[in-house]
Amino acid sequence: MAYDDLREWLAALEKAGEVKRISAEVDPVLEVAEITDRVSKWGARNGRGPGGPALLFENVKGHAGHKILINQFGSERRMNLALESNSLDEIAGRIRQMMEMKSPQGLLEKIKMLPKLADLGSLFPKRVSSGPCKEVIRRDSFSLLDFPILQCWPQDAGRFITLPCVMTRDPRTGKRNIGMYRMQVYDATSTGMHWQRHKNAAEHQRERMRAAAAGAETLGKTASVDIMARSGGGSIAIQGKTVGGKMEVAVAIGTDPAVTFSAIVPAPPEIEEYMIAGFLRGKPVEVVRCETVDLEVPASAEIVLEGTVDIGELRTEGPFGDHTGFYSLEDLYPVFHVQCITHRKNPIYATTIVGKPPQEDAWMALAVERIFLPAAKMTIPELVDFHLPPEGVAHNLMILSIRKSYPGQARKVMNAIWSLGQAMFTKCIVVVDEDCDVHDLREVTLRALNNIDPERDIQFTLGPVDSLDHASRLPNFGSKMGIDATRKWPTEGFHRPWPDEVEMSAQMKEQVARRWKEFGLE
Ligand SMILES: Cc1cc2nc3c(=O)[nH]c(=O)nc-3n(C[C@H](O)[C@H](O)[C@H](O)COP(=O)(O)O)c2cc1C
Ligand SMILES: [Mn+2]
Repeated sequence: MAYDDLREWLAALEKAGEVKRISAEVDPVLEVAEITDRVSKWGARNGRGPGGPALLFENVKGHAGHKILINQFGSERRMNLALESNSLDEIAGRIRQMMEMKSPQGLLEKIKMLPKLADLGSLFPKRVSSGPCKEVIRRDSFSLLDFPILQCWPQDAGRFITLPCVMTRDPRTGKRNIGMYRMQVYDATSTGMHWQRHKNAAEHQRERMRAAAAGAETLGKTASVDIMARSGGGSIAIQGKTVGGKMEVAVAIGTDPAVTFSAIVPAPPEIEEYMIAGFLRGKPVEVVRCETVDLEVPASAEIVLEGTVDIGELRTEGPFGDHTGFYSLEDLYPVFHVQCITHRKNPIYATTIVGKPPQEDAWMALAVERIFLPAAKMTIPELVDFHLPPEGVAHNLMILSIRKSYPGQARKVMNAIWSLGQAMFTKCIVVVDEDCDVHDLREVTLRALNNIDPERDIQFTLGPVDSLDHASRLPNFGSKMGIDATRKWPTEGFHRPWPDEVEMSAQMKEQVARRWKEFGLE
């Protein structure tokens, strides 16, 4: 029973007692962010707390008639509700089953396969002729400033759209991508487009740049292009030739939770997010053609922005208080020119804030972590479990437990992570043996620090780093480190005896448990 739109999802949140309506007037500049930050951190202990409720602000200063929904994913319970599962591991289980699918042997196996085939049937989005997102169509007179877009932090460069599903098309394959990339509002009709250079939409842009410059002699051959390479005046030049041309972009704001979530999933470019959303919700996503661009958007989206990015244009974006807990500073990014807005009547503006963890995105990241485990195990078979604590802000810290079978294996696993999609950004990897619970940070700290001789067990490497890393030697390029905290073997040159961990005998634990009341300690 998938949610067909944001409103069905909101109704489910109300029914579950997971949303609080706020009728007092609030200012979209800083005030909504301060309220939401406090609520996100309710009960936060050891990183993630239970997280406070989702918030529906019904009375936004300067935006009569507009509502803001925020913190919709901000707890483990809501993340499960959003993806309609009892636990995130249950979803991981469904994915594992699908990946393990082999040709069935007997009738019973064939019957068992039916639900999995149904899962596959729901993958492909369904084209419909119209939908609620077309209730109001505005081509000539519209303004982004009408929407209750937040300024989140004092040093932010302005208002930012923070929960947009940005759709682009790969010019080579025609495949659609959805990515969540924040958008700084410059004026009534233009915004920044913060797709970092490693992301799929940036590659779509680069493909167009290569094509635009293809006539220019050597480019077709080398085609090494950095879309945000500075070249005086904010324009982009490839081998001295300024490139131009438009790239169509559509942005959906306020979609059903599976679509919104799919936009942050670090899936390989071959997989369309619409298929991920369809799989998660067990029902195809209904999509409708845009009015002015050759793209499709979820038919039930609250707000759709249509327009273009000029592939040769860059503009200063930021600063923006980011999910690292620091501001991401000014930098040059592409510009989105809006040419048409369609929306539902009385649209609900869905948004989020990022800042010091834990906040809403910590729960989205937890879901990504759980859901990706089966896929990561396909590439790294010795992987038992992994965890990215919220304070590691996704790219700074990953803890992995492995079943070690040969010398040097922890380092092999580090290298695998550093070459696995967006996990390439991981600044610090900690590898422990399989009997260590990676979610128990106390246990990890104890093991990781006891088990290493730092000079011997730390592996450094160089490569791409997250665009948000403000400490790396260069933007987007720097060093990373892996800590091999597994037990060291003689075959790894360790010839000292390795001690056992301190633990009481099972017999004595049982005896004390049995007699516990006698001691009057509780
Ligand atoms: C709330 C939120 C905001 C995000 N903002 C950005 C952003 O501004 N730029 C960016 O490149 N990635 C951002 N991300 C991460 C991307 O959405 C994520 O890397 C996603 O996998 C990108 O999609 P793609 O792989 O199709 O490019 C954000 C994620 C979340 C949860
Ligand atoms: Mn993608």
